[in-house]
Amino acid sequence: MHNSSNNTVTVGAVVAAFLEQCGVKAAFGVISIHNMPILDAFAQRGAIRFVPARGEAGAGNMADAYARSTASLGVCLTSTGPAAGNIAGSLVEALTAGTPLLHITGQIETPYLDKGMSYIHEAPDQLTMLKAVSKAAFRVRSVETALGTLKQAVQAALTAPAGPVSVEIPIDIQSALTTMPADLSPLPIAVAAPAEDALDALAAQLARARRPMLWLGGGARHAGAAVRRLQALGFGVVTSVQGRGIVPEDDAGSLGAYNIHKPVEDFYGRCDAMLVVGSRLRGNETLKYELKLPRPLYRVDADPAAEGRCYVTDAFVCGDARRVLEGLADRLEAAQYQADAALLKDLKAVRDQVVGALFDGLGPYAELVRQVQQAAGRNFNWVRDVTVSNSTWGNRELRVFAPSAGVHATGGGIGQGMPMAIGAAVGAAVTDSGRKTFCLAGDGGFILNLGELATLVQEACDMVIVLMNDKGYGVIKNIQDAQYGGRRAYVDLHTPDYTQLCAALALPHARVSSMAELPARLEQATAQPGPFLLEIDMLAIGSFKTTFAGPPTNTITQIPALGQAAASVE
Ligand SMILES: Cc1ncc(C[n+]2csc(CCOP(=O)(O)OP(=O)(O)O)c2C)c(N)n1
Repeated sequence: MHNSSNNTVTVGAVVAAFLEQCGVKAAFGVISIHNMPILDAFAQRGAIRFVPARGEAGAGNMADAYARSTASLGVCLTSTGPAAGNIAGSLVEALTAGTPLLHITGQIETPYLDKGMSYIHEAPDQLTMLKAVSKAAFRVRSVETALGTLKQAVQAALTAPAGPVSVEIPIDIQSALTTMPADLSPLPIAVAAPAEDALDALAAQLARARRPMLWLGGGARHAGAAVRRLQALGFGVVTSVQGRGIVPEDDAGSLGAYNIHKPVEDFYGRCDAMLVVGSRLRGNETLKYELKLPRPLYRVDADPAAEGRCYVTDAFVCGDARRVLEGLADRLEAAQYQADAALLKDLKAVRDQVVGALFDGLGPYAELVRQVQQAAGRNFNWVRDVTVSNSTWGNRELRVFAPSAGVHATGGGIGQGMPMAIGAAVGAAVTDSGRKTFCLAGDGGFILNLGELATLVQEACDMVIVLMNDKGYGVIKNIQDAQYGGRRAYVDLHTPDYTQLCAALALPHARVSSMAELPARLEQATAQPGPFLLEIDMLAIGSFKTTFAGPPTNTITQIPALGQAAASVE
């Protein structure tokens, strides 16, 4: 093959050029001998901002939140072996959330691959590990097929149901010289078209309902305009946590993500149809699938496997959420359908009731929610770790006004919130969205990826971390109290002095020890762009009024003490 000298590049440079064509503006990872040809090309081409995370787990979370908050492809790069293993938990999270994520990992040199020769970073059967935690995983087999494999991987990541896709590129292939391909364009993404007769049938069924509800999940994030058409016909709205912001959360016709509370369940009982769109109906958002949803229950999903999953469905339409909702709106508008106007009045009253009850249960922290919301305004990212504060209020308040504004650890893994917030803040910076990022974390989860605070400062992320510090695993304590006879173990944590830690990191910090201090501290935290850690001293301020002891279910199992267990068995 003849190469004119200025067109001869490494495969690493082809990877970089292709990602640029995919619209990637930032990527995250940890540099290594097994990915340097790609990162060398990133640096020389200068088109993609590369964020050097301090660990692969953090890099994966950053890329995930970048993708969710910018509604575009996230990209992370790792080395092979231990590094690829380090990102596994983050890929599980991206898989749970359905995030379009491309994970590029190195692999050892082709001649030694799969031979068990103790090559540095060798991991036996790494591809099987990656397949287990991703939507798909590929290995690049040759210089000639590298681009094709990458295109296939990006297409797989972006096609609904979207998910993380890993690609192994052996290091000899990354550094091999080749000709820059002429066609670097990404492959088209197929949008699942619903069957017309299925739409006719579903529209006819919906037209019989007087009090219909829409339940929107993350799969409907791009369908906001079609949702508004159905709202205009009188449909009420409720969302999963992943579906937040499809309808702005101050819309009087929406319950927001107040989807599980008792008055809401009672309200469902007064509805006569529910259309679930692009939602997993996750166990922790449905009282382990026992939440009584309205009947008939119709379901729309791009994934045919969603039919009948979690709940028996009365009708199922396979197709892209936007296409299906537009098709239904066309038909119902033509039929001059209008739902019973009393539905939305009832919905609003229920919403006021559950919002009031939630704020009441927060005790002193109700004021925190109000003031942070006020400071955040309407255009912000709201990124949360797994902590009592998120389970109780963060998953529902602050109110968000765009479907890309809310990011949380859907899979329930602690420690991912702060790196996710870095990804969202970098996304806001490279897309000029004007969004400040607010991050909510508990001290127990926070310490898991503490090293990423250095990344945060280095990248000068525009972010306020609200750190709920109770010097322990609060929710686990509550679970031990509720289910383990109050036998508290392994839940008290040696916790850093964040004043000193932040000083060492050059990270601006303030501690709030009483709610009276909050306005001034919040003002300080948001006065200028850049990172800020706002520590909420929960031991000084006090506890919530209502205790949260794990994902809500209808049944709580008591675990007796060892001696008692033996006695009760006899
Ligand atoms: C990766 C991972 N490890 C362990 C757990 C179990 N776990 C769930 S919540 C929690 C405690 C979190 O403590 P903290 O961040 O301080 O929040 P708090 O419960 O005090 O609000 C733990 C250990 C988990 N969910 N994910």
